[in-house]
Amino acid sequence: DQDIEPGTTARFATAKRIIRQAGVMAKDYFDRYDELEIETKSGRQDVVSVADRDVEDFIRREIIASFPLDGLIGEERGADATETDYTWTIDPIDGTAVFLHGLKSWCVAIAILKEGVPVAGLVYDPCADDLFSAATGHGAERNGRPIAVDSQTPFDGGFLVVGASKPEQSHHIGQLIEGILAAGGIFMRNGSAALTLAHVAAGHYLGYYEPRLSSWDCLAGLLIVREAGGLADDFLSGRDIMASGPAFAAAPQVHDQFKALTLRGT
Ligand code: 2AM
Ligand code: CA
Ligand code: CA
Ligand code: CA
Repeated sequence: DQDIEPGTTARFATAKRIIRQAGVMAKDYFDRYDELEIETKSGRQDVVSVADRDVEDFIRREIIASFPLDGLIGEERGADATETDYTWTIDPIDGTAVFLHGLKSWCVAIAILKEGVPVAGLVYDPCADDLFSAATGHGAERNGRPIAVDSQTPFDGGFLVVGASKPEQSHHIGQLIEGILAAGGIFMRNGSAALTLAHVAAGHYLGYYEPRLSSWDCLAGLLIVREAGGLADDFLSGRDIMASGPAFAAAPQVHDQFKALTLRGT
């Protein structure tokens, strides 16, 4: 068991408060989702609304109030350089598309990095009032109670989640889904990378793969999976924190089989 640095402990505690407040703010918007104007970014399926921007602005203000020199990277407001060892990634609403269609599978996600390495992750689902959190070496929790991956159920007895959002991923994802079904597995998708990873950590899904995500989508959830006894690839693995890349996480007993299938059609 590793000791957490005092600086990390302080930030982790602050993050738990901030993410719950941010979740309440997001939920207030969600309760009138059908009144929000849907704006597009890179294409018709890449959507955003005032809710995403307001929630990110709130989170940024709250972090700055406590840790003014830390670096911040958020999906909607970009990156500010750090003048400390710490950087935070912020996804104010992960699952914006499902949020704007009135589905409840979205969340707020925050990761804390020290010298470029994730040391704490938080995923808050306001609709379920579930706060998933983990700090490196200290296990994963849901609302303060320890959680663990499902390390018993075999590949053909549980759910594998596959995400994708780009037309050019169709061949690769088609091959993967074919492989999952051919092996007797079941594929799922809820529209939020961060919430999916939290649900892998809590034992609801056996694994998750998505070919192209950003750090704010998945660093928090990957750390929570690892601390819950799952196997998660190192998303950054030496790359820049602004780079996108594949995210992969799995319960130990399905890791090799699921990993091999994700390499099909690439
Ligand atoms: P978002 O809701 O914060 O944008 C689901 O497949 C995951 O992909 C979510 O984490 C979602 O994050 C992200 N996502 C959804 N549509 C996307 C798009 N068009 N481009 C990039 N990422 C997207
Ligand atoms: Ca988005
Ligand atoms: Ca996201
Ligand atoms: Ca988002």
